[in-house]
Amino acid sequence: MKNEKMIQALNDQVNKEFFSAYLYLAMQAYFSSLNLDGFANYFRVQVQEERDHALGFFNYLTRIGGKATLAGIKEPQNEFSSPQEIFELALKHEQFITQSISDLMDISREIKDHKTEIFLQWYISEQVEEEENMGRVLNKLKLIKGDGAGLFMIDSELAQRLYVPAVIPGAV
Ligand code: OFO
Repeated sequence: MKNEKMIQALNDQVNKEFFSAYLYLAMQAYFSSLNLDGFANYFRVQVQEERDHALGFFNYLTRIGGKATLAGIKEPQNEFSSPQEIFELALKHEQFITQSISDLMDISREIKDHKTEIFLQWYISEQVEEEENMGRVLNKLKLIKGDGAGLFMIDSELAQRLYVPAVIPGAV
């Protein structure tokens, strides 16, 4: 049985995940413009992960017979004042996404949509990692207080991040 409230909320989440990719692409552009290639790599990987998250919701919607309706993606912030500001914004955005996915879980429980509840569990766990990752880099940036050598050390570390395609149960 299809529930229109659930279908609409899943559609909205597709949009939010693509917006996440768009926002992080703007952050990648900022770091590339400063030749901070490790930070740029970090966000390049993040963009790919967000695209996977969006397509996961899209594929799940299709599988349960709910047509995906693609809305416009709003313009992200494009100007930033510092790496620390970027990670503060990114962490805040991930907290917003965590709340959004928790709201989806509440709807699935309210309407006893157990299959969607199980599908959402991967995203709930993923959000722990998403907030943790952004928070860890943010804490390091706070520690170095704008020191150039410290910034380059973090940049080298973030250059190591690799993209691993997400395997989302229920979305393939
Ligand atoms: Fe960053 O987790 Fe999706 O949006």
